[in-house]
Amino acid sequence: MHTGISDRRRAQLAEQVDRTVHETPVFDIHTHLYDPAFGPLLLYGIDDLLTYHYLVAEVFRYSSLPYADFWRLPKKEQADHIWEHLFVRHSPISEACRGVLTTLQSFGLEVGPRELPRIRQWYAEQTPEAFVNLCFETANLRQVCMTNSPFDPLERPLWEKGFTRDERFVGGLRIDPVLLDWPNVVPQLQDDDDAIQSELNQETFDGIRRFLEKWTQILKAHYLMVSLPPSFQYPDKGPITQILDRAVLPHCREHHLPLALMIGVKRAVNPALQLAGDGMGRSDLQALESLCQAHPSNSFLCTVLARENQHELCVIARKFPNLHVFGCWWFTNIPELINEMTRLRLELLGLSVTPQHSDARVLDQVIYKWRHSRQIIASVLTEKYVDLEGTGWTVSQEEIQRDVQSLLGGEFERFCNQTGFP
Ligand code: FIX
Ligand code: ZN
Repeated sequence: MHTGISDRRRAQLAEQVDRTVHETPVFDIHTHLYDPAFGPLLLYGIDDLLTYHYLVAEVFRYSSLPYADFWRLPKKEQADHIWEHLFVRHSPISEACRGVLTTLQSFGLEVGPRELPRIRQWYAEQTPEAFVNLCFETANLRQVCMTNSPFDPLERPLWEKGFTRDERFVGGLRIDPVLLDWPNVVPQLQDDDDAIQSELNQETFDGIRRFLEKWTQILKAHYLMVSLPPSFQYPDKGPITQILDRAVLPHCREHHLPLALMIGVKRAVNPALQLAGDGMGRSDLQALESLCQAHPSNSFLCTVLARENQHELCVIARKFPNLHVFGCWWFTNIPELINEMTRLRLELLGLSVTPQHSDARVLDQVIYKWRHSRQIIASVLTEKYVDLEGTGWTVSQEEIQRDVQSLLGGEFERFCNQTGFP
């Protein structure tokens, strides 16, 4: 009877899995990156890396500069301020700080407290086009899904004008205001369709569906998405339930598109921190269970922000094949929790999950976010194969390759292309 495997086989498995995870290109299914055609909306470079909202939140742990004074500074000076407090005066051990260093190191740059001017100089020599290629190659990315909002005055005009798409950047339709800001959003919706009125009647629902239809087509959206507060309830008597039931979910069904629910964000807990000021809370996932149950022909992607909700999310996915769990979102995107959540998911859901997305807002971040996550995914997967081989089951290189491809985007694509559920 097999009760364990040799150290040699264990090391061989670890090497094979690690290599496969690093060599398999990933489909990054949720980012805030833009097609290069959007010019300055696609952020990259050291000053954008340093002023990432994760680091803005961290700098005020040490700096007593008034918030308003920080926001008045030009971006380069904000970056200097963050570098000084988070990298020079303290060791940069947080995950967001470490990420900047991993990224710089991957470009062959020296990292050290006095290196900032040389780093800036290196970035100044990069051309945008070559830099996009460099990031895709270094992070080993296949494609990224953008977060595209028809309500964003900066991106909307280019979508309406049209441009040649970079096939590596696929569209995702963000619909938060439609669900979360009714009826204030109505005037904006009327720019597209004046049949839409504040009153939630059939004409309005039809108008919302035409709006969704138009933008799904313009973006070639892979899915629709919304971030929801911990207080999200479904069903209830409010506008969210009605708009979901009468417009959003019928639209998703008609076009075989998943609806991605990112649940647990409390917006503007500290508004003075701007984008860095959002917090989180535990959610009542009964809402998700009810949605999956009430709409068996719809498909849902879901990630949740609270650690306390992760186990429950996996159990709901075990009950509902029309639910696909993805990513370690935002505050959970730290090694400790990626490790825990990846184990939890593989143990409860096997390979039918997408363990990670980057949520990158700055292109270069895809490098560290994927390098750090791949390392953890590989170590968890190795352990699972070691356990498997302990039973006498053997795992071939082809099977490792197949499984890794599933985890790095293949399973997501299969889920999206599935047209029916049991
Ligand atoms: O709602 C979202 O898509 C969040 O990911 C963002 O709003 C958040 O600011 C973020 O960047 C988290 O990583
Ligand atoms: Zn996001």
